[in-house]
Amino acid sequence: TKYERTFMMVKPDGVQRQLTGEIIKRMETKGYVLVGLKMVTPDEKLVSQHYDDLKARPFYKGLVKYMSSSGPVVAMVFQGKGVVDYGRVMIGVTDPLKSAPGTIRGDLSVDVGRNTIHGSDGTSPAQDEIALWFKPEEVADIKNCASAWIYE
Ligand code: YYY
Ligand code: MG
Repeated sequence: TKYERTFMMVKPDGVQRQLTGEIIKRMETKGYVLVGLKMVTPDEKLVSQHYDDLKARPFYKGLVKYMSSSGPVVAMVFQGKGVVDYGRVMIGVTDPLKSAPGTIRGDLSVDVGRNTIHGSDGTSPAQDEIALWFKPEEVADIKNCASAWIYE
């Protein structure tokens, strides 16, 4: 449905490189609606929970350390038809050097540990991540006026 939602996050490198506006612009001009937005400096507990599914991976410790000790991130909720899967297409694959040009990571990043943006990998993780980062009242109930011109 057009009210499908995903969680995205500009990582510390993206915030420092002032790519937040560029990233929001790409999602908005596609037709997706920003319904949640905040700058957060996540602690180790929040980052560990967010990346819980990766805790057996060799890069997990460094990932948690980087994400929780590098300053703020920008947490976002986007809404629209296919936003979870197509949002991942717009982001590109995990390794920016394997991401196609035209994708966020393909255009804006080089190293895997500085790949600029997170996006939920599936509708169930999206719901969990939105609930982890946002209180229900922090996600807006927006019925965008342009939707009649985006959806047939
Ligand atoms: O969903 P995505 O961000 O594309 O990749 P994940 O496999 O969920 O890994 C999360 C995060 O971990 C990735 O964005 C960068 C980091 N990472 C890493 O530093 N080294 C790897 N070999 C794989 C992932
Ligand atoms: Mg992932």
